[in-house]
Amino acid sequence: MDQHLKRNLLKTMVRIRLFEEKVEELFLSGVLPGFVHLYIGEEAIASGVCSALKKSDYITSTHRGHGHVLAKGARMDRMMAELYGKKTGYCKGKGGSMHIFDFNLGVLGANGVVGGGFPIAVGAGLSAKLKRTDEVCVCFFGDGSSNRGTFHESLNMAAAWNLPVIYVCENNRYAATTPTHTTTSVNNIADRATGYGIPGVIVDGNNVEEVYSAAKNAIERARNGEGPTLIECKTYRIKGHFVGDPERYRSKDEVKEMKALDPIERYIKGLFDENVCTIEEVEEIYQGIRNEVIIAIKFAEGSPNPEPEDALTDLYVMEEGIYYA
Ligand SMILES: Cc1ncc(C[n+]2csc(CCOP(=O)(O)OP(=O)(O)O)c2C)c(N)n1
Ligand SMILES: [Mg+2]
Repeated sequence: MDQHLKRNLLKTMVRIRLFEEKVEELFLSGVLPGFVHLYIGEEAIASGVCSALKKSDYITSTHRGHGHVLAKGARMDRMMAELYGKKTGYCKGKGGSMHIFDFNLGVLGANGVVGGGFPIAVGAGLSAKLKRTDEVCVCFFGDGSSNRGTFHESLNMAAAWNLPVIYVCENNRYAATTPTHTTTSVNNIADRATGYGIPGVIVDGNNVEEVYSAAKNAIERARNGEGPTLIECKTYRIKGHFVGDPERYRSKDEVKEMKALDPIERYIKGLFDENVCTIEEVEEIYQGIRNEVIIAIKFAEGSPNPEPEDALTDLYVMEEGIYYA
């Protein structure tokens, strides 16, 4: 792997981490409205996978979507503005954290509906196949959502029609407050691939290079018309399910133990050992991104709120005078 790519993998992870650390602070201090799920601890997955994609490829995301969207190239200032509820945000301030999208970047949307990305990913894969482009779609999803019907329907159809979809499971051991093993029929989500006749791969989701390599292989297969792959990334969510979660379902010791596997700290150590980066270069990366975060906040704070009449735009109108969201 070339050194430029290694540095970019680090940069992407740090970009997600620093954005979210600031979002957490702003949310806890009452500046941000809405509801926020943090991706802290899972950054290696979005960074590894999206670094193996082209701009024209698609992703579907989840309620924990900041990392996916940033890694696919979203603008931090428009994301921050969306979280502030401002008109310059990705959804004109009307969607919030769980609905960020950018069709120009192939980001088909974060999604407040758990398991909501599965059918969309099949649609994106089918459109690429019918249009005979070599685009692929990555469907990010959590361990909990793999127990929804949409998961099974989606894998079956993508496999039956040999669609270019890569399923990336972020197994962070919990679905909200529920430990995964108490509600899941298999030890590994990747085992479910067998039921659909597609490859199932397990990777250390806190090792960005391992994630990148697995994603690259699966993406190549999909581009070559060889159909879908299910990649299960074993990881851990360091923060609560949502900002403000009292976290009564897990011990502080468990969190401490898992924090030692922090994907960013581990990667930086590895880069030092391989002489890819110096401490100064890493500090430069952090400083550049801290500046990006400050600029994003200034942009958001200086942006206007949506107008009251904007509440009735961007809706599907089915009958005159009746609006459906
Ligand atoms: C259809 C649906 N059911 C329930 C919820 C409430 N809910 C939000 S997140 C979540 C847990 C999802 O767990 P997982 O898929 O493992 O993702 P993680 O939060 O761990 O990233 C639940 C049950 C929802 N948003 N949508
Ligand atoms: Mg989970």
